[in-house]
Amino acid sequence: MLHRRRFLQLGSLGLTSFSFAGFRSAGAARKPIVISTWDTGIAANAAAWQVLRNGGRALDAVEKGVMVTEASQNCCVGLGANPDRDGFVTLDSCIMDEHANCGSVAFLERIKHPVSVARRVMEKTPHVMLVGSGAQQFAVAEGFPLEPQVLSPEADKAYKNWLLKSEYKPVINIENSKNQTAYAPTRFENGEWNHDTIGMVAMDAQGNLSGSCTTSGMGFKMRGRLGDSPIIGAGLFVDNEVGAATATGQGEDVIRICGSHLVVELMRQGHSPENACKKAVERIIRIKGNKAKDIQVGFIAINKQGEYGGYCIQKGFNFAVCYADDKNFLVDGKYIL
Ligand code: SD4
Repeated sequence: MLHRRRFLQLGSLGLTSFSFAGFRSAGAARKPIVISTWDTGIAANAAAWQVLRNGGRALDAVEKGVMVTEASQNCCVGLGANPDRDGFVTLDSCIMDEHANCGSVAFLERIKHPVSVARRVMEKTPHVMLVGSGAQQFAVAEGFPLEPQVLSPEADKAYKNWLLKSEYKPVINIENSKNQTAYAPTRFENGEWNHDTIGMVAMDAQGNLSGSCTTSGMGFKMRGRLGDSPIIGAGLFVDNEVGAATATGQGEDVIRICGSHLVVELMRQGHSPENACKKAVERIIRIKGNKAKDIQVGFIAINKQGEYGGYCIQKGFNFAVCYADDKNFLVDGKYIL
């Protein structure tokens, strides 16, 4: 490992953190740029890009971007998602801007766009986080419509199927075990896997960073369970001096290492986005030991230079990268196991 002192010495010799082996980034420097988790990130990036290409703020881009996924019927992120084990869809989301302003909602029911409620928490209250009925009450007071409490036809089917065994065995987003039946946090529809979460980080033309993360959490989770996604520092972290990171996968294990904050701090020490994500994944694997093979966690990150990268525990994770009208593409996450 390259120690910070050595890194600073190299810096004083005029070598930047990105000019030597091990610290070189996988993604070349771009600005503006937006990246987001999973294949659903392509449509989300396209919406975010409309903001960025017109000189808009990264904060607006990351809100507009993930709203597409929250509204999609073919995705497990919003109200169409799998319910908890009592049959209710509960949503978690957070957002963070270049001034370290942040807002979050969790255990929110019947609201279509939790990310926008999180932004209102950030902008209109002295707080960072609102949960449950209080978050819903705030949303309604802010003019967000209360949607009907019904499951989408796909979620209803998946829930009834899950109820047959009601087996509580959280395994999240392990794409290469498509035959898993006991506990299916993602749905297999039209030949595509859907995901419970989208995390997005962006840098605008002014060089400012922001991020958002929004999820229905683990399908068939215990009522009241929260993962990493609404937790600043775990599911999302932005430091406008350094970079921004977001996470997906088994939230409990992201929380354990303050995952997104860790990735940003590793970038602060000079690691490229990809290497910082890799080191965070390695830390989870170290903690989990043998059990790491049973879970998936993926991180993605951008730094202040507009370089990007991602890493995950095991094969199957991908993320979407967009930095031009005709450059919005999927990258397979490198993996360790
Ligand atoms: C959670 N991290 O609630 C989320 C789940 C996820 O794709 O990322 N699903 O733990």
